[in-house]
This record gives sequence, structure tokens and C-alpha cells, in this order.
Amino acid sequence: MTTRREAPVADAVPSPEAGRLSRLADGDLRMLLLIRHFEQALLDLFGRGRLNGTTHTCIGQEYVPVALRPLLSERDFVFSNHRGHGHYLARFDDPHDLLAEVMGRAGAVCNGVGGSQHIRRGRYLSTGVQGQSLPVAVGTSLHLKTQERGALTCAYIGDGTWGEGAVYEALNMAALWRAPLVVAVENNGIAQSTPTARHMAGTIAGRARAFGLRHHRTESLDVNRIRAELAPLIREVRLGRGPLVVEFVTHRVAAHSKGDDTRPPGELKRVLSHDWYRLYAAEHPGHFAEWDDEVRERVTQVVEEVTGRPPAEVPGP
Ligand SMILES: Cc1ncc(C[n+]2csc(CCOP(=O)(O)OP(=O)(O)O)c2C)c(N)n1
Ligand SMILES: [Mg+2]
Repeated sequence: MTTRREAPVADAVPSPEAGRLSRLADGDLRMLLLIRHFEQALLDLFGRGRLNGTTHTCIGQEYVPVALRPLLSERDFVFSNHRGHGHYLARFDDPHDLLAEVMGRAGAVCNGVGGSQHIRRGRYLSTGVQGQSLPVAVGTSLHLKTQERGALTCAYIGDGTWGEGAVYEALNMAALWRAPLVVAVENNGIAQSTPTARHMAGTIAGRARAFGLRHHRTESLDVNRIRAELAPLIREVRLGRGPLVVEFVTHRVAAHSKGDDTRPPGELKRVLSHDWYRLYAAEHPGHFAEWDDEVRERVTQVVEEVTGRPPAEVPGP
């Protein structure tokens, strides 16, 4: 099979806040495209009835974990959420075993019992339960603080997850004990079908401030620029200056899950004007063309190889 092509690049009308996108290193563009085509392939597989269960793609938000990638080390813990395929791929660059996990095929990261949302691999854990990870992330970061100085825990949460009480218990302890914790907030302006303005009183900055936490907000889609902004802040977390909340103002280009998009056409158009994929193609057409087909083809091969595998075997008790 081949994965579906997206809307023509000519549709890309850059949004002024999105800014210009600088030229990426090949490895970064390759990773961004890997995540994009992987997610697109999952939607195609669902559409053709080849996948069970559910999935939440990070289409439009791929640049967040790609920007963080070189700022995190193997010693760091990463806690992911229901929209976690990009977080996983940016850490492991292993689409075969992730797809096998989602499809329940041999070689699956967690023998196929975790599926799209519940994955553990070394120091990487994801959960589909909103707000569940932050208290555990604080615990691991305190462990690192005492046992492995210089390492940190990074926990990804969405804007909607700030409605969970456990988040505040965790932030309180993290602040009091100066935990080496980075809370990466993917503020995509919506929680399932509820816009942020209708579920959040105040702001993420204000909530971080209430605990005395450092907060950095970025609207950029530019991987190089985001990295330059974050590198010194993350270094300070490693040096023991306490937790950091990074708020990425981002855009969920695809549906919440598989096809449940309730946003009006005008809003979808606005969202598309922040899609790095279309914007990068328009701004760096030569570089984009050099990699896009190649990575799409790689994902096509991954899909073919993994769908041909036998079912995963769950080890007995
Ligand atoms: C405790 C809990 N309540 C409800 C849900 C159902 N649910 C899954 S994703 C989601 C919205 C999450 O919004 P946000 O945190 O903004 O993340 P996004 O989906 O936008 O990435 C909801 C309500 C859940 N997974 N866990
Ligand atoms: Mg959200």
C-alpha cells in the first residue's frame, strides 16, 4: 500500500505568528517526516479496517518532540500521554516495533498489550489516563535528583490535562523539592472537542506562577529556534534550579482521534496555516522534496513488513 498524500502544498497560507521556518538538519527533517507519515499510515490503516482500538495522532505537533530530542539524554525519563507516537519515535526512531505494538504483531514493544497509548520501554512510559503521569514523573525526578545528578524527567501533558487535580499535587511537590522536571505542555487549544478558553480559567503561565515555577511559552514551529530558546533553560533544570514548565502553543491538524473533528471550517483553515509540513514545503521546496517521498516510502515498507508479521504472543503468568 502507499500512504495517502496530503492537500496540495499550494494551500499553505503561512500564519504571521508561525514565523519563518529555518532550514533544518537532514536528521530533523527526516524525523519530522517519519512521524507525519507514520501517523498518516495509522489513519489509513484504521480507515481500511486493519486496526482495532483507538489512536490519537500528533499530526501538526511533530516538531515538539523533535525539537526536544537532542536536549534529552538516554538517562532522562520521558512520560508520554495518549498522543504519544511522536514522543516515542523521537526517542527511539523505531517505527517497526511501535506499529507492531499498535497492531498486536510479533516484535511489539509491550507484546501488543499496551497498544497505542500504554507503552513502556526502558525510561519511557506512556499512559492514556490524563494526569496520571505527572505524580509518577515527580517521583522519578526526585529519584534522579538524589541518585543520578544531572538527569531529569520530561512529562508531556496537554492543555486539557490541567483540569486534573493530580497535576497540582504533583506541581506542588515538584516545586517544594526542586525536582529536575520539565513539564512539556502541548497547548493545542483544544481538549477533544472543547476549546481551551471554555475549559481553562486563567492561563498556564498563571498556574505555573502560583507554584513559583519557571514557565516558558513558545509559539514557534521552528525546531532550531525552539531548541535555542530551551537549551539554557533545560540546562538549569539539570543544574538543580528546579522544575520548568514549557508551554508549546501548537495546533492539532488532524482529528482528536480517528475522525472526530467537530471544529468549524474557518478554524480548520486557521489550524492548517500553522502546519509545519505545508509551511516547510513552501519555504524549502528543494530540501522537502529530497526527503518527503523517501520517508513516505520507508513508512510504506514498515507497514507492509509489520502487517505481514504473525500476532504478538503474550507471555504466560
Ligand atoms: C482521566 C481521563 N479523563 C478523560 C479521558 C478522555 N480523554 C482522552 S484525551 C482527552 C482530551 C485531552 O486533552 P488535552 O490534554 O488537551 O490533550 P490533547 O488531546 O489535546 O492532546 C480526554 C478528555 C482520559 N483519557 N483520561
Ligand atoms: Mg489539547
